[in-house]
Amino acid sequence: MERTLVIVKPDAVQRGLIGEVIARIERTGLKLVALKLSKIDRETAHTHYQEHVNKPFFQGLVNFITSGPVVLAVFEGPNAVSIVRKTMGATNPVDSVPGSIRGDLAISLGRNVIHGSDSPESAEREISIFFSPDEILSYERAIDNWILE
Ligand code: DAT
Ligand code: MG
Repeated sequence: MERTLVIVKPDAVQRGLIGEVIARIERTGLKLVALKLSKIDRETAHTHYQEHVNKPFFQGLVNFITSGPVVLAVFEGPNAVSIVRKTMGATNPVDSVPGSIRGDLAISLGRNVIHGSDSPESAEREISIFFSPDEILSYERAIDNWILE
């Protein structure tokens, strides 16, 4: 079953939006299989955002993601990566549609509330940065027959 990493970014934690962001993803039907409050150190931020290391915004991105507590979550389900990306909305809140997390809750590119993995391969890599295998739970939900066909 596909998994994806979600980070509720420091801006959203400061703004009291943890529950709002997690709830929006939860109610898609994806299963929450790991969750923790954490502070990302600079080395881990570099590893996580390695694809952006040569971008002009990289230092600002690392400064931001390490600036305060974040919530780290793993969601599981069919097409989990795409479902979360759709629920998040476009990277720049100027472009993210109303109804999406960024479209409704953000106005700045560098304060865009949420991270979600961009492919199943990225998700596996990113999840292994933040979670050990024993932190990812396997469990049944009685309602799954009403969510998964
Ligand atoms: P996403 O978070 O939608 O996967 P991304 O991986 O391209 O977007 O970039 C990671 C984060 O970096 C993004 O959430 C906000 C920031 N960012 C991206 N492009 C930027 C830019 N041109 N200027 C400033 N920050 C940017
Ligand atoms: Mg990305």
